[in-house]
Amino acid sequence: MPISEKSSGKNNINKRLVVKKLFARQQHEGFGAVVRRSIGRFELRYFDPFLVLDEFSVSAPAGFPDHPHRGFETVTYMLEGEILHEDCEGHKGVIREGGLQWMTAGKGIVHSEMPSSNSNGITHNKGLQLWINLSSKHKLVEPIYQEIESKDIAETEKDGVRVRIIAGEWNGVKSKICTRTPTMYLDFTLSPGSRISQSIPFHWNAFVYVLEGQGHFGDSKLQHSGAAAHHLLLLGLGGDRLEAWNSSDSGLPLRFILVGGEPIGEPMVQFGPFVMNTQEEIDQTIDDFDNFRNGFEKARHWKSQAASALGLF
Ligand code: FJE
Ligand code: FE
Repeated sequence: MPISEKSSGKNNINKRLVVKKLFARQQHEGFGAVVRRSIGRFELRYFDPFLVLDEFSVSAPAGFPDHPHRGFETVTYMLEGEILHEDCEGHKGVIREGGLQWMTAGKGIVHSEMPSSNSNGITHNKGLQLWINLSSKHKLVEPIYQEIESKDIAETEKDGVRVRIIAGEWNGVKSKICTRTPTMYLDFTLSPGSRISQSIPFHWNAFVYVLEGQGHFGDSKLQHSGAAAHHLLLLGLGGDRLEAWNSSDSGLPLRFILVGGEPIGEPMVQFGPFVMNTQEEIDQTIDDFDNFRNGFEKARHWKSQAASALGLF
């Protein structure tokens, strides 16, 4: 490690501090769906390698009917209820509460993401969807799905801290998910009075998104920020550790995700659900999509059952 990155003799220097705090308001997306978008909105277009973070909520009849993706990954983590997905290659399934779908769209996918028709009585289907960019060498890979049910997500509990390991590893416990862009994704629940000191790779971009409760984040001795649900906290560079603690005075748990990723450091051009390196590649992608080529072949004669059932097409 170069001298300049070492601590200046004090033990506080290696902590990640909160450099930006954003409240994610509700906005309408898709067909009758509501999202709280934090990354990917005007004030925060791109936090390399992260393109979008949506906390979404859908109640049937609503959802995200047939749409394409190219050049990145979508990570859908269900918090409540369930989502049915179908794609033009015939891949279909339900992501249930606590479950995860890590989809590498690569060269192209057309799919729908809708509340499942047998979500009897479940009015709220809630989750998080994170879009992670792919480096130029992975943008046009064949699509890959990794799906994990809730019971198969690694989970540990110690000293009032529950961790679900979505991607990466924690205390020697590894997630099964294989990521193209090196990524850590941890879901923490801290009971009242408990705290963590979590390592984060030094050069990675990292953020916290609060789901429930009230917490403080940063450096307990030097500088820290309080945050409640629906707040995104961007962590600055210059440290390899985050401290967080439950600061609720009403005895409620604090739940948040901590996500970090290695920056790709390449030019990024986004046109809705297409994310490439140059405008020419975006123009090519629109042409491929319009003409059902180079990964979009099967979309020509495909409509999702979920959207057809609603008479959307
Ligand atoms: C999309 C508008 C959209 N956030 N969260 C435009 F709504 C979408 C889209 C989603 C989405 C889907 C789920 Cl399951 C959860 C989401 C946006 O599908 F892709 C574009 N281009
Ligand atoms: Fe999608």
